[in-house]
Amino acid sequence: MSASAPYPEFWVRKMRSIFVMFDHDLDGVVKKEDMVDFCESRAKWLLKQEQMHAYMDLVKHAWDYFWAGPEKKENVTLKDYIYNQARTFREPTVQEEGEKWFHVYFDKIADKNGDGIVTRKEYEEFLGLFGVHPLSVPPSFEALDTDGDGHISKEEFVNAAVGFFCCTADTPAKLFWGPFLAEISLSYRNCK
Ligand SMILES: [Ca+2]
Ligand SMILES: [Ca+2]
Repeated sequence: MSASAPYPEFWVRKMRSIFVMFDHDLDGVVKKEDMVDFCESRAKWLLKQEQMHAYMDLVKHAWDYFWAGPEKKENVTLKDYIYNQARTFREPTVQEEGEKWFHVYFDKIADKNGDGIVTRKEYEEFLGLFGVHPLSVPPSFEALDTDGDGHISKEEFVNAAVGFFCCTADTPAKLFWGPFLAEISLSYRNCK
């Protein structure tokens, strides 16, 4: 993809759906504290005490690396976010960084009891961290459990996560973060 080419529409919709998860007042800007405070307040309810430190490190790293980006933006607009996420097509290390991040995320957070698999309950709690209602979780769980054995392996988890951010086509990986918020994201169409 050349720098001047428009980003693929479906991929942009996916990025928008993440952005709106954190832009709670819908003003088109996400600040570090919007994201970090929201994650922390949810995590206090859903994570074990000993997971909190690792979780907040991951959240802050995600902010610095994937949101604020090399320019270390403090107020991230949708346009900034899309530009920073599109580094995944320009710089191979960005995709590797994402993969690494989700491996750690699986080990320390999503697989709560550390048995190497994510059960329905664990995945529900993982999506609960982002405000997804448990009733909305099953379609995502089915989409991620690609071999249909009733749980999500680390490979299935990381593949779906990477697919969400790096795949431009409409694949089941779009459900990684819960229901795909097509309607809400479409209302952001004109957002700069
Ligand atoms: Ca587990
Ligand atoms: Ca599976």
